Amino acid sequence: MSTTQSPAAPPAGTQPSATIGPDRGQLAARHRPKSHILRLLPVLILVAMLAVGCGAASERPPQETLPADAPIDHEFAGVIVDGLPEGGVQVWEATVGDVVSISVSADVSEELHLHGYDLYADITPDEPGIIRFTADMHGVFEVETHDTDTLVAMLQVSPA
Ligand SMILES: [Cu+2]
Repeated sequence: MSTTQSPAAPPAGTQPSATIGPDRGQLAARHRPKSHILRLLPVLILVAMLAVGCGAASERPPQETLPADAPIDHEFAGVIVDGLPEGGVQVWEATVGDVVSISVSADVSEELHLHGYDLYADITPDEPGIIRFTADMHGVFEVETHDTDTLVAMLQVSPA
């Protein structure tokens, strides 16, 4: 019965190592794409974190400034009371090329953040946070605050 042994389990020492070679090669080929993704994973996570851009105050990028008399195409306003957006989360719409002003007031001091564009403004109970910018990329962007983690609005910027 020993003559019906399958080729997959050859008697030890009778097979040249060459038969192992292709198997190893196949294994390596099969595993290569996976390890490639695993190697890229930290980079992908980093890119995703940058895209979300919920950075700490100390990592604030320089703010885009518009001339005080720049014509505003859209003026959006939100109010936060007790950590909730008054009237619920709003949807604000603009088009690429529009000059947008976002003003959010709150009953506490807060940090306002426009995701994607990654623009910030400070809110105090006395002064709303105001972000003014030219909408130069399309997409849907969260307008939120960091201290109470309140989603104020989704800004939808359509392609021109
Ligand atoms: Cu944020």
